[in-house]
Amino acid sequence: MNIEKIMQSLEAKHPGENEYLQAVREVLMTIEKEYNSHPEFEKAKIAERLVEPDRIFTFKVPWVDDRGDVQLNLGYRIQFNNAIGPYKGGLRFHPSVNLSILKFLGFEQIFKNALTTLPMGGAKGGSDFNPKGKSDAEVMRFCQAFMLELWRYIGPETDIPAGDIGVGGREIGFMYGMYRKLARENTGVLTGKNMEFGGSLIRPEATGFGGLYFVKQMFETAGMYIKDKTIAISGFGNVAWGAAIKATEMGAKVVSISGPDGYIYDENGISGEKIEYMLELRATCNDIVSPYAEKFGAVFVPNRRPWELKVDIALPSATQNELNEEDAKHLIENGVLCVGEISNMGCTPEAIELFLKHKIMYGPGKAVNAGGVATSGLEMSQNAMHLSWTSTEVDAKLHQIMSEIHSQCVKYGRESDGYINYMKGANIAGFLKVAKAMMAQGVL
Ligand code: 2IT
Repeated sequence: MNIEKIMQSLEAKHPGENEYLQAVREVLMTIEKEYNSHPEFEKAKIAERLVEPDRIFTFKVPWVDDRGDVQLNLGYRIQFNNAIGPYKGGLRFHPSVNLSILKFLGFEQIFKNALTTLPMGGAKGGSDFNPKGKSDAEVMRFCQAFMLELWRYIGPETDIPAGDIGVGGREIGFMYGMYRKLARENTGVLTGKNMEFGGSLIRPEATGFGGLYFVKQMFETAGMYIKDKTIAISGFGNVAWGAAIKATEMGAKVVSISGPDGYIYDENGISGEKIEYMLELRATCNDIVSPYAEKFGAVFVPNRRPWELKVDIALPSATQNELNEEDAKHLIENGVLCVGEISNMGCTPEAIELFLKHKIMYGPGKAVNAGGVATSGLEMSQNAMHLSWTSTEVDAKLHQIMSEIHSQCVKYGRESDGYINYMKGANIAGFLKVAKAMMAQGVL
């Protein structure tokens, strides 16, 4: 495989799509050796075929705000690869959304979904719509207008969207209602639904829970324990909430959460009602975390990121590239033991390089946060069977899946000195599954 040639050709075709190019380069670099030991992959141009999405839908989303003014947004769905199962992946509503971000997310989703052991291909979608400060009625009208276009391209056996940043239970409900009306079917085409109409127990917590199951295994594999360790989590959304619950349950101490306005430092630990308060904060739609400090008497550090804190574990749980080289240096100087990305591509390539160089336990998003989409897969199974599992059943399956993902990372990521390169392990394991499926099915 000639990585530079592939990258040059991609850059020429998609100039400026930096997040997408970053995600592709990382995967190609880490699978290169394995890839080259399979001449049949090279002959079938698996790498070249895998890095371009199968297709991209872009559509206009006009809607009317509460003042009666017409608003326009752009909507997207990227169907990246369905070699191992129907397209599956979230929808992100955020003003930063563009093709580069959705293509990086869709590309990552292919390998993440392959790692879950469930038959799901990779996809992603969303809009540059900003839910911040919008009323429920505005969000409803936007979601309905969005689905009026999207419904043609999705289906319970072809493409199953879900939530991501800016898309939670409320948005999924509105979109599901519109899909159901247009398609005249109740097949569970979206995951992350409320319990009353086909949702799965544990789905809201699953990304955070799965992340902590994975991090716990990383510690145990290294002969250490997560109990009593201090943790900084970035973000205060759904993912950070689930992570804080499980971390606290495991006996660790979460000392920081954060928002776009800065970070909270709570030396007493963020537990119990403080964790539940995160949901209240989120419901206000103002996207600021500072009210936590006033309510619970904690420290608020404006306009800074939590990675300057001395903690044992750092869990980026907000968005891509939220932990850079400078942050990595601070964490390493402060003796961090483990960095687990619960967000997608939370660390920059320079930060990852430093973690690997210093043999810090580093878990990449596509492994650490796979519990979310895995539980979406379990929601699809329940919908297809027209039944509902108990939370104990779903949680046990989630636990099992995270263990499987961890084992795959160890299998392909262990280096000669015993250090486990989880990034390499996750990329190779995910890639091999998809590549073998593509080989078996011919040139498509
Ligand atoms: O990034 C992700 O894996 C998600 N946003 C969840 C996707 C899903 O289909 O549940």
